Amino acid sequence: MNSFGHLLRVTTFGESHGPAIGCVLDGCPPGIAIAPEDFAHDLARRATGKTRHTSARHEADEVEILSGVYEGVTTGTPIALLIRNTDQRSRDYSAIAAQFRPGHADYSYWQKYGIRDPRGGGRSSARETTMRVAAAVIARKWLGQRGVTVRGCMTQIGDVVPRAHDWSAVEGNPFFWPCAEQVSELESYMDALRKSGDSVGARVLVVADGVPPGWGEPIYGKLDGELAAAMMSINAVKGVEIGDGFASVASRGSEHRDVMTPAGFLSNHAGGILGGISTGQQVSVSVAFKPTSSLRLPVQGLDVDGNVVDVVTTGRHDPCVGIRATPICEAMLALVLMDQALRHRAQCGDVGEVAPRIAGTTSITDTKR
Ligand code: EPS
Repeated sequence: MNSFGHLLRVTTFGESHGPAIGCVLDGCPPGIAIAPEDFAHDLARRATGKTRHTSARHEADEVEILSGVYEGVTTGTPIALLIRNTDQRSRDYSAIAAQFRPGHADYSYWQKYGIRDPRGGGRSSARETTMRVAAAVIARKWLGQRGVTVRGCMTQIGDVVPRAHDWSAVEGNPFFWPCAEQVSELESYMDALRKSGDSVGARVLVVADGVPPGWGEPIYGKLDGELAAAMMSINAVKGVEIGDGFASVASRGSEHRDVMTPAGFLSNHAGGILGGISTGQQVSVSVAFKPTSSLRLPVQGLDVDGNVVDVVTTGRHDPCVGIRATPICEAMLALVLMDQALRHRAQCGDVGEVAPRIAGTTSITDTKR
């Protein structure tokens, strides 16, 4: 499947070294103002080639709006967005075209289809995530008009964790790191890693504020279930946590329950979701990225005929794909939330809010895990 979402349905297409990548956003309500230049900011946050810590591929990532927008506003018809690829260097992949990089989707794509586009990883490339971020620019606008905002940061790279959590630091460094005083350490860490030829994993936290109670569908359309699926669909993701996530295993029910008082919830261990439905608290999702598998460090592996070969990947690879992942996780959070909002409106639009809303805690100390 190359589509996700129900009432807001996103389909992406294209390969990393093909002529273009694109998406179709179907089910988007009419009347949202959108122009090609609106995409630039978020696409630049995700793009390669901006700092020495990510892949050196330089893509302009200019969005062409092919349909669904008339005189600057969405019309309710499918919105098709296209970005032309301009900086493919396919010769980097000729030596490994018939080999499997250990830890890469090369092997599973080959087993599934019996054919694959090896140039830049083809469809399995992180290039595909560009279109999720583009689609989410529209979702974020729609959510913003309803008081819902989405933001994210990196909360671990390798074994390094932030010493402080300051949202205002996040956009001021190439790592989306919430502790400004650690940035130079991270620069040195990444420089040493890049020189070693190895890669490292990362953890990204994304949160949504202003989500009203009621979004999410029991049983099979749970908000947390769909968020987990959405995050897991991002390249290199190996883990997703909602709220306290796996730390919940070691906690007691008496600690984990988020007590309600007339002044508001006292904590947010549940990550803003109970029974698959938003509570009105901050929705928090933590995402684990594995280390990039495309390494110039040689390793013994197999080719498509089963011969043992030395696999060496040349080219412009990210030593930590998680460094560019914050905008991608934000995008998936926004797209899932908008879809769930439309679904809630469709089923329960007449009901309105039935109970008084309990103020949510939004403190990062409740949700930073
Ligand atoms: C990627 C490998 C590199 C990255 C690419 C993701 O591709 P290439 O070898 O063609 O330079 O540059 O990321 C992007 C192009 C992007 O826009 O995110 C991979 O193997 O996933």
